Amino acid sequence: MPANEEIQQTFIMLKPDAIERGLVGEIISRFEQVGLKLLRMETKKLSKETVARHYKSLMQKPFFPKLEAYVTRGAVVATIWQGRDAIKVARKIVGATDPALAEKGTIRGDLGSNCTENLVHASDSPEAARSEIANFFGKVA
Ligand code: IDP
Ligand code: MG
Repeated sequence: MPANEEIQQTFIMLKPDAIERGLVGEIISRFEQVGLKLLRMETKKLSKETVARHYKSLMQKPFFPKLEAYVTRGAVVATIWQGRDAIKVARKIVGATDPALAEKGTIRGDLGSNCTENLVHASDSPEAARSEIANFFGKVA
């Protein structure tokens, strides 16, 4: 197996707009269709502390208060997926941050509303996946 195709786990969070708009099934289905395997799934209302740890690199950005209000206004669906090259595969089907710039065929390109309300989070590195999984689920056996 090539080194860039190792079996990985990734953290995917369906943000409150996914639940509000009835898009949970559609979004979960897209990850299944690219061959990723669902390991855990839990609906949660996030605390400000969890959000601060999750988005700590963005806390100084001017849009952080809006982002915090968005991801805490309703429940999210926190999930862990496993598969070959899972982190890159998931980021590819999620698409660019701004739905207006995301390619058609991606989740954000097809369904996202705007630069804040873009439906999904996906880990961007193995280190991020490990810390995000620990932040949302604690130590996973
Ligand atoms: P990503 O989710 O594509 O990895 P990040 O830059 O890590 O994008 O930003 C995290 C989240 O913060 C985005 O998904 C989006 O919800 C929000 N966000 C990012 N950039 C902006 C912005 O310029 N304005 C408003 N919200 C933003
Ligand atoms: Mg990010």
